Amino acid sequence: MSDNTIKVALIGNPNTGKTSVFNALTGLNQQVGNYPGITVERKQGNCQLPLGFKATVLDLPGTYSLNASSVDENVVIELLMNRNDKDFPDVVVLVTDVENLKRNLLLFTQIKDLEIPVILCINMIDRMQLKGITLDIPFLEKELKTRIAAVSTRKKPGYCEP
Ligand SMILES: Nc1nc2c(ncn2[C@@H]2O[C@H](COP(=O)(O)OP(=O)(O)O)[C@@H](O)[C@H]2O)c(=O)[nH]1
Ligand SMILES: [Mg+2]
Repeated sequence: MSDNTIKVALIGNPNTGKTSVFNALTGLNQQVGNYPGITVERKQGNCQLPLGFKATVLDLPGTYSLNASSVDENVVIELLMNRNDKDFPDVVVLVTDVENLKRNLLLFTQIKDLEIPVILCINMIDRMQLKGITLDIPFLEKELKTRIAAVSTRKKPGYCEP
């Protein structure tokens, strides 16, 4: 962390809502480009936090695991394996959709094994009722030894638990 700015990386399986979370956090405060030499899109943005803190937020391509099997996954792996990378995150926000929580926990565990601080963002909680899903957040926080934000980027106010 430097200058009261923390580096946040959004990581998760494809279609869990990483870009939606990124847009909600950074608004129009975004720079979009490409990773050198490949066509994978690189999105970075800024976000004001309470108490004078700021965050730079990196929206990473979708990945199922840290076992490289695609160009997208390689981008994520190269970043997380290199603590000298200027974008190496102070904290990873693992974005999962509520329906595929179990599948996303593989990635969560792999990132935890690298001893990188990681919190869980369970997105799409607007779909819980329809799908008959219930969540015991305090239990999950205890089991996974992390903090959890259960959110919906689609139905914003009132769905975001602290
Ligand atoms: N129902 C619901 N759909 C969502 C939510 N957030 C994102 N989506 C949808 O999920 C799809 C994937 O979202 P996106 O942000 O592109 O996911 P990414 O691939 O992880 O970056 C899109 O169709 C979004 O509109 C949410 O909170 N609720
Ligand atoms: Mg995306």
